[in-house]
Amino acid sequence: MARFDTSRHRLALLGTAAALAISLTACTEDTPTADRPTGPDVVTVADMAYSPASVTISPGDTVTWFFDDDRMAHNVVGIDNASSLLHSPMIAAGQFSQTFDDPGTYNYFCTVHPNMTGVVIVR
Ligand SMILES: [Cu+2]
Repeated sequence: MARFDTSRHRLALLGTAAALAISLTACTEDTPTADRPTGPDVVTVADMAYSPASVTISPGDTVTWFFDDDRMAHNVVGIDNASSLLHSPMIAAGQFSQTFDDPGTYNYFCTVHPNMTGVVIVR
């Protein structure tokens, strides 16, 4: 009788452990991260860099920057001919899109990390 009770107790413990493991897994999966957009014109902003740093598109195409660098905020700010076109908010997570209508070379950088540079070539 006592033996039966012990095994029931062990089963209950196992059940609790399993439920805990499941809830931990669910919690990890529920972490609010935006879905990364897919496509050739997506630039990931992570690890202090734009990746890919250079994208080549056709006139009328849209480039989307996907910010995913933990809690490190970055932006996308155009240089010279791109300065009026590119000016994203400073964000750590989320995304920013810009359509490029005119052919040209559009250089940009992150204003708080000037080593972070990228270019959009439209042709
Ligand atoms: Cu930055």
